[in-house]
Amino acid sequence: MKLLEGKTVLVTGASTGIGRAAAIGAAQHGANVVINYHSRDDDADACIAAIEATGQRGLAVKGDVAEAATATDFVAKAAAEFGRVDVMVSNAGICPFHSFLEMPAETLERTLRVNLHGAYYMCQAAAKAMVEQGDGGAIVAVSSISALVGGEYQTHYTPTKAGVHSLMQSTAIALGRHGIRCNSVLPGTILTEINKDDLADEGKRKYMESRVPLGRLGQPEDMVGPIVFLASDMAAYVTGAALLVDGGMFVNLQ
Ligand code: NAD
Ligand code: RM4
Repeated sequence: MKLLEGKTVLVTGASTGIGRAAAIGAAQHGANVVINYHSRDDDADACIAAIEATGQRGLAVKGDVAEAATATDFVAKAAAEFGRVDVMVSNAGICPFHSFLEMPAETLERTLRVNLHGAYYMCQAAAKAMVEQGDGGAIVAVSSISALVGGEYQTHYTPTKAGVHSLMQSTAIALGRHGIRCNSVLPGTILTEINKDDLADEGKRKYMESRVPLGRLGQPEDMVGPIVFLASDMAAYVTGAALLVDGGMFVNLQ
């Protein structure tokens, strides 16, 4: 069953990892997909090729989500190419692991700007287009298990993920009257570039694995079903919700 037939889906930070998987997954579910990416043209081209291999259409738009103008440009190009904007998956993010006491101000500020300001601008730009269209839409933000729990080397990052989670709660209220649903997914630990160096430490990786009741860390593809579901009409009465996708890591106290 195809859940996103005829829809235009926008995904930020989609040249790698969870965003890439979500973009290709949306195409497999019948959507035309517009991806935002930051710098790697080859990876963006490969993602578009994978989208087009499903028989759908794809478009890549380069831009830094930390800049408000990137969001308006992204949404305008998507609307110009495909006529409308149905779904925004706000996914782009960074997590430069760093100790708290030595955190450089630039690292803190860049993380806030990319992860939180970026999500805000993208969701706002998409919502404006959806309100103008007048027939609703869906926003799915990629928050994190880290919205709910801390990380010693993530003191700059976890507040942004809590912020994104909170953003979906408030926008769900602000946009409900327009039929626009806003939800977040909270991935646990998914093997991607964002944590490649961190998990290169065998001890840490084994520890993280041991915390997951399902017995393994996640793959980007594990995020596709939950994101597609929340983006689709199957979730027509779901808004302001947060879906943990973590193999059970969060609930595993003892
Ligand atoms: P990733 O590094 O593969 O993906 C992040 C993507 O964001 C990259 O493609 C990167 O180029 C893009 N990006 C970074 N800065 C950008 C900018 N300024 N403008 C545009 N794009 C930018 O890692 P991922 O794990 O797929 O991360 C995707 C999202 O998932 C992030 O928001 C991350 O916080 C979240 N997340 C990841 C995990 C995990 O364990 N991997 C867990 C919870 C949440
Ligand atoms: C997630 C979570 C993961 C970490 C990534 C970078 O939100 O904290 O454990 O690997 O971020």
